[in-house]
Amino acid sequence: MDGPDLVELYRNEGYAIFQNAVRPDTVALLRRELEERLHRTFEKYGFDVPSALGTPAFGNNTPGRWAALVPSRRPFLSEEVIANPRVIELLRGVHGSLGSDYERYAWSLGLIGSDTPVPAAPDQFPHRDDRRGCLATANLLLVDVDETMSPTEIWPGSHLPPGTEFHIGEIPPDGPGDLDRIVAGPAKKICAPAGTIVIRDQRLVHRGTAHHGHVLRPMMTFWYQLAGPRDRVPYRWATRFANAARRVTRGMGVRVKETSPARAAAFWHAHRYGCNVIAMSLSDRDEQLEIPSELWESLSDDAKGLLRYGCVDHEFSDAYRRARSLPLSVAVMSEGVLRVARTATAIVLGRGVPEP
Ligand SMILES: O=C(O)CCC(=O)C(=O)O
Repeated sequence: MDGPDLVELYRNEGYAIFQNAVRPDTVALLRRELEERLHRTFEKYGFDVPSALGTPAFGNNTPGRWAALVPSRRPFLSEEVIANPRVIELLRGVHGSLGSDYERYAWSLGLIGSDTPVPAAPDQFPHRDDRRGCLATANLLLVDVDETMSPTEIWPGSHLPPGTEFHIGEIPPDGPGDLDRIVAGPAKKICAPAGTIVIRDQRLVHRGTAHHGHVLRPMMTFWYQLAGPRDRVPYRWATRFANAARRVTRGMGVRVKETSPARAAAFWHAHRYGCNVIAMSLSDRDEQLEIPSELWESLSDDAKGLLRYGCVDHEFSDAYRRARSLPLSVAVMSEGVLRVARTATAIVLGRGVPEP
């Protein structure tokens, strides 16, 4: 399928798949480095690895699933990974198809992370990542994924209400029974070899499926966002506060009894909060993950454009300075206080899983 057909598929069905998008040696290196990092995380939280693998309740996303950002260095931030030519071509095509109202918009890369279910992880609930259509999630498979290896399942065409023309505005909330109706329709499990990139509209209904395999299923995750001149980001002091609140919430999870649902809930709160703040910031490359200048200098203009809201060697970017907003910063901090308070209350009262 060529460029224009892929843009049509993406607009109509909400996804596109690129096999052999990344070289096998890069994929092997990414897999090795990511798995080493995950094993260190399991150790940090006190899960001895064999039992963590057999205990799917542990996850910092949904049960048995680990979401983790990756450091600002190669191989994670290499060109073919973050600014893959086939992904860029599709994103440009989608942007171009929106017409002149979006001339002053450009794609940014908000999150550079990973999603890894452990063996025995159960099915996720079908969900949309976001209701706004300016966002796309790309996943790079780091292992061959067949039916047993927790393939992501999607419901093609579910990114828009029936009969709606493609647009990047927000879709209305799902009414009672809407998701059930979608899920009763035709689904597609994405089984594909390592090195494949799957890109989908964040409104598309999807889920990670149960993991019946015996090894981790690591995949890289990227959020691309079409950001315009009116988009705003929180001040860095607010994201620093958010990172601290996220650590406190996760720490509360670590301290509660292993089998307690409050533990999973605390991890989930920390994860959701982190995701919300990254989405608002248009970049996860803040002081904690800032990009070293030698790496920055080696990147192409496409990659620099995607990372324009990120921090390079302590330097705030012009895009970030122009976009920062006080009300958004206050909103970020209030959300942090609320999530920490809710998690603490639920743990103290032993009430189990607090509202996400
Ligand atoms: O791991 C997967 O296959 C999908 C994960 C996912 O959809 C999520 O965590 O939001």
